Amino acid sequence: MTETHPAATNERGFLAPSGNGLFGWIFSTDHKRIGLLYMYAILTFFLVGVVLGLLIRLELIAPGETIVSAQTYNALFTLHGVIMIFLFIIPGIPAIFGNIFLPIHIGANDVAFPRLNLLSWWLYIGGAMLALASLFGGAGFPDTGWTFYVPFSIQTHTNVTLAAFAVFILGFSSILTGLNFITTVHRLRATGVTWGRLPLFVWTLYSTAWVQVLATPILGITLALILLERVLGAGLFDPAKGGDPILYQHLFWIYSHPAVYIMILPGMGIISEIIPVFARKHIFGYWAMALSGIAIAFAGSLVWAHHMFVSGLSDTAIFVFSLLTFVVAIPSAIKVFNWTATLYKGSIALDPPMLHALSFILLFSVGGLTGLVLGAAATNVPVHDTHFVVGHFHYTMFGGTGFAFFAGLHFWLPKIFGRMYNRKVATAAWAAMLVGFNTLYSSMMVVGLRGMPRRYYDYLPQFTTLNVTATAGSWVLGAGIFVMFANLFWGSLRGAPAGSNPWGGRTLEWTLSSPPPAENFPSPPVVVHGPYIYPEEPTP
Ligand code: HEM
Ligand SMILES: [Cu+2]
Repeated sequence: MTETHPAATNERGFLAPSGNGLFGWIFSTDHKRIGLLYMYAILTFFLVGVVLGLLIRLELIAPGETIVSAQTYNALFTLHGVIMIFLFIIPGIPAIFGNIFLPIHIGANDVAFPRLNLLSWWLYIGGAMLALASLFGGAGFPDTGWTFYVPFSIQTHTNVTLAAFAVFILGFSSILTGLNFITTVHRLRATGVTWGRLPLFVWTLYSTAWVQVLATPILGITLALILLERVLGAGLFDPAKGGDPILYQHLFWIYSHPAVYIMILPGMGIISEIIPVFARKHIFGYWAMALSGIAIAFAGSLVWAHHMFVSGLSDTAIFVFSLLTFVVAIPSAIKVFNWTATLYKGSIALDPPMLHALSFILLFSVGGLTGLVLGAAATNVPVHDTHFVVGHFHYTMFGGTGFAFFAGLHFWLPKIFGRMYNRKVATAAWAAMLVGFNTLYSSMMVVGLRGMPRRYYDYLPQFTTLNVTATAGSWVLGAGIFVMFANLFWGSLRGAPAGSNPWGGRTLEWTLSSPPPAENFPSPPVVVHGPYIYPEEPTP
């Protein structure tokens, strides 16, 4: 520690200038600083992704070519998908809130491998830069969709090679974060932090970390094979050379379906932190919550071929994968029931974090239930590759994980920056987002049910009304997102002091000053009870 400005250092905690300017940030091994670095990078990509989404919707405001050509449209949805999946929703919650709060939640002063943590951030930035670079080579922007399906991805002259390599690098970032979190939870829990006293957010990050470590290498290998195909013409996926295009789909979804749970589990963890605080009640069914996360991670790894019901699978395979898909619904439903049971007879405060958390339950349930329509082989076939699917996955990923992420921002930014945003503006932005979101994606689901296929810049005239409604919804949603970020940004710089515990939370971060001190806990904490004990309530 240096001797300069002890008072200022205390007040600004880990945000206090370290004297090294920018280098004090981009080479810092402090888990909170790394979390913030991730936050600025990830939010920037998210906003770019939103703008691309709005452009896609603008093109679809009328049939025929409206603002972009067919080829540009293909590039738009590919970039939108790659950015949203690999740069926003997969890393988002673990890299930002996991990094900042996992060590604090278990009473540790940092993650197990701080330098590996910094390397993960650099790999993320490196991967993102390569993805940007892929815009400038070959015959232009990648146009395969975010799934890089063969044979098209091996044949197209657009710059798929660099884009696939970028995602390969991003995979390493994800693996290293997972490794770090697993070791941290096993090795660095403070005295008294038993497995039964872990906050549920930690449990979900822990389950997620195992999926990250076990499944991401498969994506790495799959993308490496695409590179082999493109660069050396290896022929693994090319029937003319004895290869099999369906093999690619299996390999891709063996990672990418579990990745759906990498996206959603940490979001569920945030909701499990927020609901008890704003209902002032102990979480209902702690162990069911903790173990259902593990069950989701496990069962979710066995269902990948439900993306391939129309690819010519055997009837037996279709039956098994359909059945397994329904099995995943059980632990997911346990979570929804337990949140609802926690709310029951609670003393509910509708502050901005809670509004987003409640929206999560609604939107994620819509996403989950429409997922069952897709998981049943019979109903899957007519809606396969339509806008129904696009509506469904936006409900789960955006309505689910996205809203959980926004809930987390409203819940924790006052802790991270020590300042409170304007709550009325936050509520107004939330209302606009909820209305815009449902207008947009429910219209997309309906138009999909009527047969409009996804990934086309054009459509039949009878789909016009629903598409206009969807595009109008996207403007309301976009405006809400913009106001939300402006308010959060303003609040983090200029907002009124938030105090150490604005919401009355009971997990360890609320015992620290806001912003938390650089070294977290001046002396190691000793924990004597679980995380959700409220004084107002008789102890269960
Ligand atoms: C204002 C926000 C957004 C708008 C207006 C929007 C709009 C759209 C539309 C219209 C499509 C379908 C394009 C087509 O199939 O022709 C699409 C695809 C997609 N969106 Fe979004 N979206 C938004 C936010 C998000 C978010 C937050 C995520 C992820 C968390 C996401 C992930 C995806 C993915 C993965 C695809 C599939 C791309 C592909 O087919 O390769 N979007 N989006
Ligand atoms: Cu899936």
